[in-house]
Amino acid sequence: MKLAILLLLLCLTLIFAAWAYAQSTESQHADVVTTVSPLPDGLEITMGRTVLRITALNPNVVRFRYAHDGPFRPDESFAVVKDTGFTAPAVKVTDKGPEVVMQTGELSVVVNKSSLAVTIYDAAGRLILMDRSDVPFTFTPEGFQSWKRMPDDEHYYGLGDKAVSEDRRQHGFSMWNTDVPMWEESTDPLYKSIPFFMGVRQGNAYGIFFDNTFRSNFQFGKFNDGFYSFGAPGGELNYYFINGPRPKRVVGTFAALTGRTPLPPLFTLGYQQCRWSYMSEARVREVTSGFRKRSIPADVIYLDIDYQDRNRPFTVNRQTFPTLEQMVKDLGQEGWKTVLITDLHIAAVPGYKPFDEGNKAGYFVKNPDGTNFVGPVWPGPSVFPDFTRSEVRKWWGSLYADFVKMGVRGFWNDMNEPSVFFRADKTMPLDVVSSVEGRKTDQREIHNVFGLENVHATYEGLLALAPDVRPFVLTRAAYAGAQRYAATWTGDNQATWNHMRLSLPTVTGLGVSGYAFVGVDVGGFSGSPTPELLTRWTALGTFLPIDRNHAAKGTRDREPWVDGPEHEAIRKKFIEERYRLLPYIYTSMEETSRTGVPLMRLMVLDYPDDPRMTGREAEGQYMFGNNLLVAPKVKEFVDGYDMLVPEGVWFDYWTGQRVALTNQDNPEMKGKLHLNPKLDEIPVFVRAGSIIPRQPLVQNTSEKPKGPLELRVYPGPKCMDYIYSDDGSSFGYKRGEYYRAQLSCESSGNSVKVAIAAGEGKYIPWWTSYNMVVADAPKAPASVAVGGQPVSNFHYDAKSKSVSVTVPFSQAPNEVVIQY
Ligand code: MIG
Repeated sequence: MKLAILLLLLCLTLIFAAWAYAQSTESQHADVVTTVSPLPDGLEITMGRTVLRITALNPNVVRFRYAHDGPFRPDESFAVVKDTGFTAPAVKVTDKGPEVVMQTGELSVVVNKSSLAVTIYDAAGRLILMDRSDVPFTFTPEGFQSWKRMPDDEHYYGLGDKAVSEDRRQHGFSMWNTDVPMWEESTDPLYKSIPFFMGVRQGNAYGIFFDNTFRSNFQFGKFNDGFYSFGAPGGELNYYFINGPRPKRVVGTFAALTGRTPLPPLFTLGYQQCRWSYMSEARVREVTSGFRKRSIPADVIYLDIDYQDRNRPFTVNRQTFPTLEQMVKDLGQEGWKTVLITDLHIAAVPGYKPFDEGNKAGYFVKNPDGTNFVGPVWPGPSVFPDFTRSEVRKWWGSLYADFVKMGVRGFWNDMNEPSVFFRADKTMPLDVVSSVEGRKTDQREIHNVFGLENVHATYEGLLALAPDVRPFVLTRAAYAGAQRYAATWTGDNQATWNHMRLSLPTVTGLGVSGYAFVGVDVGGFSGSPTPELLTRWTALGTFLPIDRNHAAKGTRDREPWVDGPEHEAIRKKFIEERYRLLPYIYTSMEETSRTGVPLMRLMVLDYPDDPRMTGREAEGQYMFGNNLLVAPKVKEFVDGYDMLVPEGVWFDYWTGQRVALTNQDNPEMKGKLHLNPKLDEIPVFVRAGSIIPRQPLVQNTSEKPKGPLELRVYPGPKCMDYIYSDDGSSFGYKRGEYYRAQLSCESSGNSVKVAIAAGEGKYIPWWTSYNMVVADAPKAPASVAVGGQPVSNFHYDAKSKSVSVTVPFSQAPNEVVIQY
């Protein structure tokens, strides 16, 4: 009898479980709309057990949130900033029977009432995005997924530094920050999670930011080419749709939503030298003086983990670095900035100050039973601060006080995925507890933001210690928004040609994803580069946002001079070029800090109307700022390669000559240029219609350049640039202490006019005159006038076909007119 009852109960339980499971997946079949309720900034629509809330943040930004089987989650985001600068439009909601339509002024969002499928149109009625109509989304006990139609000719960019083609189509990805030494092409996931991508179709672009910190996934037709999808095993189905239609507006709007890259200190744009590790003060001094002795410019020297006592963060090994304070000071006098690594793992040993303090205050993440989670990393058994608590962040920031006082100018936060040794999952268990301002949750939600909150703490800590100094923090792990606090690099790449090639899709991918201040280990981290590879990579480094040479333990030396005089001379030439080009690079970064458009970028951002730029053919080239196109040699065994030449006239950056396209009757070569750069060359081209500022050579950025600021003028259409300068390290620029002047040029018939507008801001730049070099001179000028006065001190160079003239600096507008 008892057994029968038990069996009956068991059967009932099974039936109930099956029923519950069926209910949870049923949403896509349900067809009852219970309510449509307008909200001040959008609408809410309830179908069965699913509620979809759609709100407009800006006419081109619409947010979608889904609650299934319960209320919405608390509206928190680690990524989205408060001051987006958006203005919510007055939306218009119209109930049209089978559909409900929300208009933002720029977009129409149409929701099908029987499926909740969403379709988005622009004001002109052009279809932009469409949910899969039969199954727009699925909710199962394992998680949820949103499904979108994938047009044949749509291409996808972003998701951070995924190591595949720039176009992410046909690939699938996971977002789970992972320490992957020796990652390879297509290794996934990597160190960062930036769940944002841009779709581009026929020159029109939109973006989707899936603001979910769980282990999300993105499928761009890896398994199906009719639909793409994204989803996660937890958290909320919550995403922002961003309209372009220009790709730059998508990228800029995403940066506004999650915070733009702040203007970095000038020295960080100089050459940076690193290695794991320079093992002693003597070795550091040998390397730094090696640069000065050979007059190879450089600004930054890094100390990797071995400067520490037993790998314990915030300590110093006094055997090998007995006078670190003096060393930092001396190096400072020689124009060096010292950057120290300070990982987030704290050795779990009583008597070690960071452990004692944090332990006493209960600052470390916990096991479910309330004890500290302890995992082995470099210092041995370690604990991990709970950076999601502001109190903990504040404490962490205070740990930098001694180093800051010493004059250390930057900090490197590595291993912050967080990496934990000797575990299959390479990180802490999922049930380790974090406490987001008191709300207890676990690593399913927090893992991907651990690095973000780590650098949040470091950045704000540095600001608190030195409020008028722009912090420099370098992070390995990130989530969307980490660009507000730290620069990043692509982790442990390898000393191979293919990894040099991967510098392009990884850095441009980060650029699309809000991350503009980025580098790769020049030379490759693991393994030892051949001399040629290191030379080519050094040339490429000149045209990367961060130019940082780094090497793993056990690999050969990597400083520019290690391969004999021929290679040294070439490397030196390119590092020098970096310094000459700093006014352009700094001005471009300043623009990035205001617009969110990255310095190093996909061709499609500048040339969306050229269909070739969304194809894989465009992947070996990129724009560096508004005016330079770089097409490095990134494949070893090739007899040259072809570059796509965008519309208009282009100049060779190195010679100043117009680029002549040859072989144009060969249809294969139409609009292309064949390149086969020698060891000492990297192809760089300038758009006609640009003005490139360059400065006299310095050995580091604390040296004031001597001589005029060069303005290289390449006449052509849309010639409108500007030059920016400030003190390079404080926040004075926010108080008006900067200099900005608009530059423009105009050519008509046989004359060229170049204008320098009145300077803006209170800062007096270092230059007192300009050396203006105007390219594309058909012949020696008949006359040159500066500020309306004819001058005779101009020079015509027949070989480079350029005219140069000295122009005094003035706060007032000035102009130069050349008559041929
Ligand atoms: O487990 O600090 O990616 O740049 O040199 C390796 C030593 C730890 C990994 C970083 C690398 C750094 C290295 N770190």
